[in-house]
Amino acid sequence: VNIDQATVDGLVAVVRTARERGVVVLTHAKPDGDAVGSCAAAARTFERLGARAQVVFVGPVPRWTSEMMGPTPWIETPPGQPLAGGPGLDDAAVAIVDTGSWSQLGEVKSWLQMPGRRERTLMVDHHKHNDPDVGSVRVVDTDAASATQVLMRVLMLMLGAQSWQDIPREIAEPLYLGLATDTGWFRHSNTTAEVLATASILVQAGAEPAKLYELIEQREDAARLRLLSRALGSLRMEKGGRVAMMTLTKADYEAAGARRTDSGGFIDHPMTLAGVEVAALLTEEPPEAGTPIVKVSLRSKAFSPRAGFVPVDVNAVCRTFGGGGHARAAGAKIQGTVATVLPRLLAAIPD
Ligand SMILES: [Mn+2]
Repeated sequence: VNIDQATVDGLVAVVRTARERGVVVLTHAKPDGDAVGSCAAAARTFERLGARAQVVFVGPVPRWTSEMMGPTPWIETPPGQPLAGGPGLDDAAVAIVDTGSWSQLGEVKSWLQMPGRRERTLMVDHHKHNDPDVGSVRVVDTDAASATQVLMRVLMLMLGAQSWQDIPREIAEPLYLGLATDTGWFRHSNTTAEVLATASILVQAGAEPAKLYELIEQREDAARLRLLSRALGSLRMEKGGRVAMMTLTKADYEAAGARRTDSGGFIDHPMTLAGVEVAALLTEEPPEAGTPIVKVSLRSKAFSPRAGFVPVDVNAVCRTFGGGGHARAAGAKIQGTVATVLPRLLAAIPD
């Protein structure tokens, strides 16, 4: 990622404001490993530079959030409830990480759009869909595998770090977390040589891969597995076996005793099937203003032995429904029920 002089000047100004009045660190609602890791790394960097940092998550947050965040201050605001602000928040500088889209910042949008705030807002992201008026100091690299991959360069600049020896362990660890989780633990097609080189730097700086894997991936409870069994039970193969679809309704969550965040990663299971090129998970969300909502997660493979294979750009598919993400992983929230959304989604996936 290229960081030009104007951006460097903007960074310096944001850090100055943060030192004087603190910094609020924000990310997308329902934060994942990259979002939580980006927030922790950014907050800890600002703290090292003498600023008071406050992370504000729009929940629900993953179950491992407390352990990952440790002593770094964070609060969780309930989904659907606009951020009220208050003393210590309203004057502060702002850092937005792992998103640059108003649709993912719903609960904090009105707070962010208060006069004078945009000018002291830093935004670091790697998503294709990005609203140009989110933040004035912007570092976006849509080729990066994770927000933390972009953020590492920004934070090293802020810390004056030249090599891994200059990256503190408590910053390397959350940066590694974002890189590892957004690449599916270095299995997805975004796992490039640069990603592995970055991971190497972060491990040298003290990140512990096996410890982080255990924390994120091996602390489940039985309710999540019961929910997975219901998702797998809903599996249907479409378009001659190229597309695998799973659905989860509110009743499935209730029967399994599971939380809304418990379906994370389920989409990887249909991706294990030979012949499957696109996988979809449709989950019933709480209605918005009385309208039923279905959340769609899509994944696609970059490789297939099939003659004439063209990878499906699931970002483009989700964009037709007002969502987005990456070419191989994207999502959307669509008005309707699982029964009505499923055929529309299927029609939007190219033959
Ligand atoms: Mn990310």
